[in-house]
Amino acid sequence: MMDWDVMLTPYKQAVEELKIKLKGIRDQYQLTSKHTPIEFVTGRVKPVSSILEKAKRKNIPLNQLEDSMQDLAGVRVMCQFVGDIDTVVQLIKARTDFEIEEERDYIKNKKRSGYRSYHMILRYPVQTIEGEKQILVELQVRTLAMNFWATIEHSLQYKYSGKIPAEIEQRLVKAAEAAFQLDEEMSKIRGEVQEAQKIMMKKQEASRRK
Ligand code: 0O2
Repeated sequence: MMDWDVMLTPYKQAVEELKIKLKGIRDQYQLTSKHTPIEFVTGRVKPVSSILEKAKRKNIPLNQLEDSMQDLAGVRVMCQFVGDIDTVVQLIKARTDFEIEEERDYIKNKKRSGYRSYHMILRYPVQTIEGEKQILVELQVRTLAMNFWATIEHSLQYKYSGKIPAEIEQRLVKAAEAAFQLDEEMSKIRGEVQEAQKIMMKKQEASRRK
């Protein structure tokens, strides 16, 4: 018999530690009054019922879960703008407290469902009473719009037990496109506002010197 509590405790630890570290980045940006690339952070350990369902679907023997199921621990970072995702990825790559095992760019290569996000599999060391244990953690980085779409699509998948009717599926693909257009438009608006602010500042500076 698998003792899930014992097996999942280090995963819970890894999720909690990473949430604190990522929120720390956000707090540091907020102190500098620079735009923070991190809007908010969430995390979870996969519920046992989902682990069992995924293991069955992917033919993963239960004694190989820790190596074969890379999202037992999951942390999600939400950003305001698409450009912030790259900033977060660079910040993650610059860190020395874990290794990056794998990267999947579902923004450049969106999934057939329309899903977009940047995924990184981290190899994160957790200190346990038996010594150090390396834990795989799936880090998903996405915009608020990508998260809005993924959250609703995920709950529909659940509602339809993974068999969403074709017509709804197509509408969801379209809705994902609309969410991406919204992301692009918001980035453009932000760029134009920043540009206008720069011109205003220059004008004010020039009139002050007169
Ligand atoms: P949860 O905890 O319910 O979110 P697979 O899981 O088979 O799709 P794989 O190879 O395990 O694929 O990893 P992948 O696709 O890199 O990442 C899986 C996770 O990404 C999913 O976790 C979702 O969180 C998210 N994801 C991937 N594709 C989609 C999608 O089409 N729609 C939504 N809403 N989310 C997606 P789980 O397993 O669903 O677990």
